Amino acid sequence: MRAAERLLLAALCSVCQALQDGMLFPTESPSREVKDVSGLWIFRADESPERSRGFEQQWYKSPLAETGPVIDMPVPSSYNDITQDAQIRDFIGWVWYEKDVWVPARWIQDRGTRIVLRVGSAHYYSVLWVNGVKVTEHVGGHLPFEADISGVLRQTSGNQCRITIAVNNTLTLETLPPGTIQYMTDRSRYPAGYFVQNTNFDFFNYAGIHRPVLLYTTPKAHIDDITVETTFSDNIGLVSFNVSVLGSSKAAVKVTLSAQDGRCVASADGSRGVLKVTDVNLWWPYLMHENPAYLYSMEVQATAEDGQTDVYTLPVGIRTVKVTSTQFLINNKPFYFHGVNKHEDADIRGKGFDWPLVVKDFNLMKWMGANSFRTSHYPYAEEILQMADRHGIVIIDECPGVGIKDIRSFGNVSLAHHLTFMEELVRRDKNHPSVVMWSVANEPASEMPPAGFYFKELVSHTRSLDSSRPVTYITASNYARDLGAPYVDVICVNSYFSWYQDPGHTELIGLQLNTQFDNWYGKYQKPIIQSEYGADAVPGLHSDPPMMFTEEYQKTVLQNYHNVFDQKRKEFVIGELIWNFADFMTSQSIIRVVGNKKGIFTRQRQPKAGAFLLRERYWRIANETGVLPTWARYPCL
Ligand code: BDP
Repeated sequence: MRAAERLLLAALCSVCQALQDGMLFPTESPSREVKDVSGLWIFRADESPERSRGFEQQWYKSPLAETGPVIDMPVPSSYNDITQDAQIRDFIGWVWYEKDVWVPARWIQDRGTRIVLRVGSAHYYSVLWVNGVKVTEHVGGHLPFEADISGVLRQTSGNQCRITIAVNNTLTLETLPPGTIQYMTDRSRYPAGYFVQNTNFDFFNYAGIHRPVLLYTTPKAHIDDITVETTFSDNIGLVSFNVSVLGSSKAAVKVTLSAQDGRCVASADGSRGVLKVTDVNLWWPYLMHENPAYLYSMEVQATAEDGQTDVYTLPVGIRTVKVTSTQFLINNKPFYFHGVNKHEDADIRGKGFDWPLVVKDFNLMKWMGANSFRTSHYPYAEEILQMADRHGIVIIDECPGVGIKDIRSFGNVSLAHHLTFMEELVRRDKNHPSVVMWSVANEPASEMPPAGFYFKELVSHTRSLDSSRPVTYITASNYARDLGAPYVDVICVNSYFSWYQDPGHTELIGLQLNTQFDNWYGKYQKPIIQSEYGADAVPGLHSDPPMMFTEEYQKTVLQNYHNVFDQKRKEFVIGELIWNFADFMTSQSIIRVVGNKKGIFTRQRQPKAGAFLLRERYWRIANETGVLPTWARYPCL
């Protein structure tokens, strides 16, 4: 880390933390309570030149309002678009959040209760204090972190609990995504101390507390983690499970699997084992089966020596995933990805989790007949994965390895952090049936010599964490120069013919796309997903013949790509994911008109002409390849 970043990150002692224990999504049960402490928090950006005043003056020691002016800040939300202040929108460095909450007296009084504070995600570095006592810190946005705060609460008086969270969005060469801070030294153009954050990715670096903040309880001896892997043979489903319990070495574990009608279909004693389910209902993707997304419910009970029982219920979908040289198989049947790339992005809230938006997006995906999406370019909220499990939408789960373009970001420190990130991601998402593949990066400079070693390590480490799913990264490199492709299971290629290459020349798409596919397949004999393609369309701009930035041009680009997909999907192309589901915010530049306009929906989720084109196509493909229930048939086909 260079001096510039060190200044902005002052007071953060350790950058790479050891992996914590399990990371089960907090749910209520007879032994567990959850209290959501999201809502209105107070907020203060540390505008001191080195952003270090908050730490020097120990803003966590007393109520934040006593340290200086504070404003209201909703949680979850990015802070950037909440005020009218451009300085807050573009702020780089530490911001401080605080909320006073009441903790139920019984939680404090019952010494057998463990009280945990959990943040769904905060971007990028976070430090947490409870009643002025530091309880944890975390590196990386997009993933949850938590701290056992029972001790602190019992030592500090009363049931009131002051939660302080400092969050810093500074990106360095070793963060994911990487970035650099550049101090401008030409005094004729910039004032003293002027700096900017440079990044190589195409979305706004929204910051703040992006997902809910929860308090939850477990008994002292508690279920820390559960890992399930599933397979089947004929009509027998097999669910292997591994339960880890903390706080007791002799807890008796009992596992019960129930069908959707509540019937118990299998049970076992012990922390590891295999459950056998006769007449299994497999988990099928949306539009691939008349009864998609079937979920069993696995209840785990752990009873400690003192008689206390912890109960946790996990939804379980039984399915398999396999890759051949030309196919992607779900439950041994060929699966074709007809889906979208998304962003967590919306007006006002930025990357803040928002249920209305999540449900609207699932409704739109199902409306257009999409069966899949990629979590470009970072892990999405767990609630979104749960929706995908319940609706049968298949996910390529991506880590924020986006914009790795500088050779210095391929060093050992970066790799170590990337490996740790994959561990945290797999630990969080391993049990979701919707997740069918890991993507470790998007468009890295995979032609740079260190990329070969880097991706070999990264892919093989990810496979060692989870042998049940394929691993990929997304390339935009030329097939002959890509050094990481030998290690992936599926080739995922992004290309923007007639946009960034040969702008305006849609007549070249057919030739160039055919060449792209034949070259990649010829070299690697691995199935290929067109993981991005598209064109910007400013809603309401029209021209015929089509011109760039009009809705007609976006449609024409799509149609030309589709012609080639239709030939190649008979061979080795196993999917197509449009860039992008919806328009999204980027940093300001001369190639962006208030953000990226490659959405087929606007940022407000209204369809452009391209959305109707894709809708017809996806339903047509689903009709050919899937088993559509009558209720799902697209009326105009
Ligand atoms: C791709 C990137 C994506 C961009 C897109 C674009 O993967 O993040 O938003 O280009 O430029 O290369 O629209």
